[in-house]
This record gives sequence, C-alpha cells and structure tokens, in this order.
Amino acid sequence: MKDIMTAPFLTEMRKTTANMYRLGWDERNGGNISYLLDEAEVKEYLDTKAVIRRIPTGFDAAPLAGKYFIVTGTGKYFKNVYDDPETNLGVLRIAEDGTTAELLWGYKDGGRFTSEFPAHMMSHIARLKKDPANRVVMHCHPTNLLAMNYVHELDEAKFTHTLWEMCTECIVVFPDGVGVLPWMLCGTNEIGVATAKKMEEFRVVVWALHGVYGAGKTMDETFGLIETVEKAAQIFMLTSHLPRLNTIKDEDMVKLAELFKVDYRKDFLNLK
Ligand code: 2HA
Ligand code: ZN
Repeated sequence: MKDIMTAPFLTEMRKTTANMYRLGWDERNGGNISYLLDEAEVKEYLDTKAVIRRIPTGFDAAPLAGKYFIVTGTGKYFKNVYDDPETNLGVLRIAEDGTTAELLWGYKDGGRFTSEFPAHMMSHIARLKKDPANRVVMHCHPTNLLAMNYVHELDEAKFTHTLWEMCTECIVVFPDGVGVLPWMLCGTNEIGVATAKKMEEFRVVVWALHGVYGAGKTMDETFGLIETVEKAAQIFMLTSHLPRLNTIKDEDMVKLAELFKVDYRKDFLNLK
C-alpha cells in the first residue's frame, strides 16, 4: 500500500485549498470541495474494506452508491488543510443504502464532512447526468463576485451578460452562463436541491449574498472556472462606478463563441 500523503488527489486538494485561501476566497471555515475519486486509485493508498466510521448523509445519495470522494471537513479552515490534511479532509465512500458515508481516512479529530454535503452530492448527481466525466464540485466566497451581488441585479441573464462583457475569455470559459439562486439558508437539503437543479443547466451557480458553486472535470478546470468568473466580477467592481466608454459588444462575443466553437446561451445576448 502506498503512502496516502503521496497520492496525487491529496496533493491537489492541499494545493487547491491553499491557493483559494491565499486568494481570499475562503476566510475562516468558508468554502468546501468534494472530489470524486477513481476506485482503483483509492485502492493504491487505502484498504477500502477498513471502514473507520459510518456517518449519516441526511439525504438519499443512492445514485452515488459505491463512489469514493475526498471532501473538506465541516468547521475546518482551508488555511490549515495543507499542513494537516488528515484532520481537515476525509476520504469516504457512499454506502449502498445511499444514506450513509463510510469514512476510510481523515477527519482524525472525530469530525465529519462539510455542512454543505447535500449541495455537493446533489450537484455531483446532477452534473454526472450531463457529463459523466464531471468529478469536482467547489464552493467558496470570492470577494468581488460577492461584492457584485450587492450592486447588480440578480437576474441570471443580466448577471451573466455583465460578466461576459468584462473579459474577452468569459464567454468561452463559461458559455453556459451563470445560474443565480436567491439568498437561501445554507447547509440545508433545500439549498442542495435548488443548487442541483441549477447544475442541470449551469456549471457555475451563484448563491446570492453568500458565494459560488463551480463544477468541472478536473480540479484545474473547476478552479479556473471560478477564477475567471471572479476576475470578471473584479473588473466590474473596479469600473462600475466610473463612466463606461468601451465594452465588448454582443456581436464580438458571437465571434468569440464561433471561433472557439462553444455552445453559448444565445438568449443571454442582445439584452439591451
Ligand atoms: O462551510 O462556506 O456555506 C462553510 C461554508 C458554508
Ligand atoms: Zn459558504
């Protein structure tokens, strides 16, 4: 059995949480990540028959039965993951009944997975239906995107359109746009159901006045998605109080989408 501290998936979790913390997206215990792992890879590092603890999921995760995830812990700080992954992360398998998570490694202090576990697992279920290669769900509190929530209409077509106008790459990176949920109580199954419903349509879902969810095939892709949305929100926050002299026009966005052959939300253009 290889040392789990050398597992690429663990290294990715450690480096990504450290990056996100340094970017100011994950203050205190803010944010959470869940990463769907390949069973054969997990077996290189862990005895998958040795269940440490069984933790109730609190909802029906049966579509994910038998699947393995590495997930950030509840109440844990992204700041601390790099130095102490075994306390701040857990590797688990969704049990056959879908209502229990079988802990195989981590949460060393008796902890458990993130309070946003329902939103994560329900989002995985929704994204896997759209794209069987989806593996990562990431939640965080990016500063400028959050600021933008206070001063921009929360209509998802208008919100997406504004972001697309802020950086040339935006329509190429998130052609499916940005879904927006109204403020809701976090940590509940209800916000999980609502997030997963949006994830049927979008890979980025804003939780109004709270933060964002992103989904993708790899850690890099998911991180890059949120990074691009946050960059666009930063340009908006740097310019929205100033006279606007120039902008990327809708016709230019169409040219970009055609050049890069992305299937974009045509109904989110020509809004004026
Ligand atoms: O886990 O970000 O949404 C802390 C949060 C809750
Ligand atoms: Zn949050």
